[in-house]
Amino acid sequence: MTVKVTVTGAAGQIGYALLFRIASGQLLGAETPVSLSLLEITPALKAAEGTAMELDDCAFPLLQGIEITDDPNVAFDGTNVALLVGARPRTAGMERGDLLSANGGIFGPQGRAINDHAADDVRVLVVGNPANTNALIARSHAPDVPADRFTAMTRLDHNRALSQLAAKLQVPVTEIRKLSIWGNHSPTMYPDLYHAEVGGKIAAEQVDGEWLRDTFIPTVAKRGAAIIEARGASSAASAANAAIDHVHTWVHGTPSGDWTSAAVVSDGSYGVPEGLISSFPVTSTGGHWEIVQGLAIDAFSRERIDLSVRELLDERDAVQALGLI
Ligand code: NAX
Repeated sequence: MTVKVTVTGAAGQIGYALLFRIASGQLLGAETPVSLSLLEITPALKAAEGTAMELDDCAFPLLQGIEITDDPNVAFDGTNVALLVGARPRTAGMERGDLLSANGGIFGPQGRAINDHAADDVRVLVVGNPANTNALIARSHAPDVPADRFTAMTRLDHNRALSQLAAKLQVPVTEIRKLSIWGNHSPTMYPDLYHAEVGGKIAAEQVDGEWLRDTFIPTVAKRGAAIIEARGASSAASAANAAIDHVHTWVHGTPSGDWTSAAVVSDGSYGVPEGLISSFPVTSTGGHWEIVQGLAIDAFSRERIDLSVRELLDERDAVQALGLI
């Protein structure tokens, strides 16, 4: 059966890096035909049409159709996978309240459209920043969709942490297991090496504490800014890659003996207030995320997790005060 995948912000740079990989089968597998729905704002429809022409020119065997629209009700009609990439970026002089309001104006109606029109098995990944809070807004407008279908992306932070650790220990990334990103997708997120294993041994015990605190954590946290500085544009292909990884893992599962990171609706685990969309170590089985339970959290990790969760609470309170959720 053909799976409908909706990509918002389809004419943007992440959209451009993402669509071809979805159409080639990397999102859902080489056996699954896909149809694409490209949602854009009206002025960007022409650019989306250009991307669609290029998709046509690839003659992807799995690609069954492409729809381009500026109407969320059309874009999400019958959709099975919704990748919410388009968002309102922060511009000079913009206050946080303005940013949250502008994004509320995008993610509220999109959540409502998903609620009213998406397929029963819809899975939603929010990439557009502030991703966790945008996901919270979308979710609150979709009361008929099970809450656990709304997720936000911290897989790019996860992959960045994997790569930094592998380089430090001079091991292939495949040697690393059980890395976790906790909290918000923002510079406060916490990449946890106290449960990560390299060659079966705890990663934090194989690096010195100073490197972990003063190099590793800030490098992962500020990687987005470093990319902008070097490339003159924000992460695009790596963000698209992480979105592919997130959905692929969600659908196909995590390997046994390992987990990954995703921002999912908290059930209160690890003291993260219920209902917040926060990153956790997660496994995926049978198409459902589960938060890894029973991890001992040391004082250093506790402090870092609490800091990031406090930021999420502040964002939630702000969108609540603005009437966006
Ligand atoms: P671009 O500015 O290149 O593209 C965004 C696109 O979204 C534009 O084409 C715009 O027309 C469209 N858009 C805006 N409002 C829309 C709406 N209401 N409906 C449909 N489309 C709409 O940004 P890009 O580099 O592609 O980044 C997209 C988002 O990803 C940004 O919010 C960015 O901050 C976020 N990121 C999130 C990451 C994560 O790890 N969660 C990492 C990468 C990236 O920074």
